[in-house]
Amino acid sequence: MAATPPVAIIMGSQSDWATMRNAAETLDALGVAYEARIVSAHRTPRRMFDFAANARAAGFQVIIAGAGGAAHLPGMTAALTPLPVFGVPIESKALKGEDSLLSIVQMPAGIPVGTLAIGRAGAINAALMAASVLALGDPALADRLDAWRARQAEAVAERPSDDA
Ligand code: RP5
Repeated sequence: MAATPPVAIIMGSQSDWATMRNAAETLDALGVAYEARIVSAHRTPRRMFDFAANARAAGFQVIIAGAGGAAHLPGMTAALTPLPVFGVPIESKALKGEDSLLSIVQMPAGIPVGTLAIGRAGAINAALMAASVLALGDPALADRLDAWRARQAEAVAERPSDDA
């Protein structure tokens, strides 16, 4: 059986993948292994419970959880596991993700969710946060993170272009 990767990317729906794949692609670029799963707090609550309650024993180290609307998945997952959970608010159609953001960010003291920005930026930054946590104990990954940032800086032009 394949070893459990350090990162789990979970999301409430297939429709979240368009956003959450940005987290996956960022982890790919950093050479961090992950598993992506659909785990809905509302439609598949038993799947959510089983995943979150067993995540640490399964070998995961960090969880990235994306959800939209009444976005309970990150908070419920955090309630069931001591692993760090980073929440990504999905941009919902009706309220542009403000509902998702407020559902995820206002956790009661004692059960933290590290909440990122709405949408693509949040998904990318959740992956970077996950990698930063893992890099604390992985110098090679810390080097890859440094290189990723250096490439990002090099890609920023000094002056704006009319053609860009
Ligand atoms: C949430 O409901 C999901 O995280 C998703 O963002 C939202 C809408 O889901 P679908 O109706 O597109 O499956 O649980």
